[in-house]
Amino acid sequence: MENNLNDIKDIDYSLYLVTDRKVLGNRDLCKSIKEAIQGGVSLVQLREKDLGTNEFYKLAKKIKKITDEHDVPLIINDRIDIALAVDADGVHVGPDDLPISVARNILGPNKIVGASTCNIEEALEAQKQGATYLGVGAIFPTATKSNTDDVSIEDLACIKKAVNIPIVGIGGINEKNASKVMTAKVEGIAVVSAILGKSDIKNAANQLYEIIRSSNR
Ligand code: TZP
Ligand code: MG
Repeated sequence: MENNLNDIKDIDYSLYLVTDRKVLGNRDLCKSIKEAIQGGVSLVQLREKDLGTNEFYKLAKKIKKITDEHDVPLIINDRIDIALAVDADGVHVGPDDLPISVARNILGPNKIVGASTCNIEEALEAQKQGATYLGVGAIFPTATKSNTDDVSIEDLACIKKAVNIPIVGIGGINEKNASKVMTAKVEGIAVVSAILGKSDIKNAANQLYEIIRSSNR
């Protein structure tokens, strides 16, 4: 099935899977993404920091086929060129990447440009520059990314109130604390290890999916 995504306003941010092959050990990324989608993942970001351009491109092409088959949008971390090359649904950029406004100009109005922010000032600036959504964190300690800033649930709720674009919390979110994150009235949670680090990936995703569904969004 082709990805019928025709309006970036319709994206379901509720359970956002961010990839990291290191968390998977020797398990296959494509198979793991399929299982995660079967469990309820609504959006996938390919975030693989250690791949050269050609390898990243080939992997992105393979993942795009899977996300298209399941009608789930695909976001590429950092690399606007790769996002364009595989016709992904968008990119996710942080402070070390091309500016949000530049990403928006390159990709045009119909692609997703996600941005990492950790306070109200950055969030408002990202929104002004044309971000489609914000990833805000780290909400809890995480072993997946180093040098994160701390963002409390209270801060997350304040950022959510300050902007009018969707927000996902990220960083150390798992089945034990996901419902707390949802009290900030955000659109969803973004996770790596709480899905890809579990032995039963489909079940892990489904547990989080149920927690989000039963939260008062
Ligand atoms: N950005 C902020 S924290 C983080 C990223 C990419 C890593 C989240 O990984 P995990 O395993 O869900 O804590
Ligand atoms: Mg980046």
